[in-house]
Amino acid sequence: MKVYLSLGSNSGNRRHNIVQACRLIEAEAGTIVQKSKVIKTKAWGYSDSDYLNCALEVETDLKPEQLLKATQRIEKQLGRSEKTTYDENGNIKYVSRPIDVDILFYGNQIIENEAVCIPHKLMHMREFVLTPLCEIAPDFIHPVLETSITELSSRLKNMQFSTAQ
Ligand code: PH2
Ligand code: MG
Ligand code: MG
Repeated sequence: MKVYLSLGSNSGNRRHNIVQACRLIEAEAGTIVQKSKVIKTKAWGYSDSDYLNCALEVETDLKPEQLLKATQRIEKQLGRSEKTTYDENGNIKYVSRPIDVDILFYGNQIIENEAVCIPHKLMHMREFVLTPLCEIAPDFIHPVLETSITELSSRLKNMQFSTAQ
């Protein structure tokens, strides 16, 4: 199955963390078919150190739940320890992390259960996801929004432009 992953790091040796994550993905999840450039981005949704982000296309034999377990194992191996926490309003509280590996797409399947939510719910709101993804999968159609990555990326840019006016 063709899957797309987003990698992010904003603590420790960020470039090294991304390289190591790619090694572990190849060892434990599947074959990396395409890798975008690594870009530096401002922390989105909270104030923190800048991130390095990139996107991968991976060919995997794992089922979605197994793939999620593999990505979580890889995050742990690279020193990620914190659990997701929420503030008093129930909003997710982001913290700095040596590596974050998110599953964006699992083929064009739509999977929502207690364990997995694919496509990633917020990806179309995040330039740090769409910009690298657009480089490796410009014509891929988001199975829920039924829109290409190129179109999602330009919509997001226009939205940011109009809210900045
Ligand atoms: N990940 C987050 C929250 N904010 N900002 C950037 N720039 N890059 C990320 O990967 C990122 C973020 C939650 O996973
Ligand atoms: Mg994330
Ligand atoms: Mg994550």
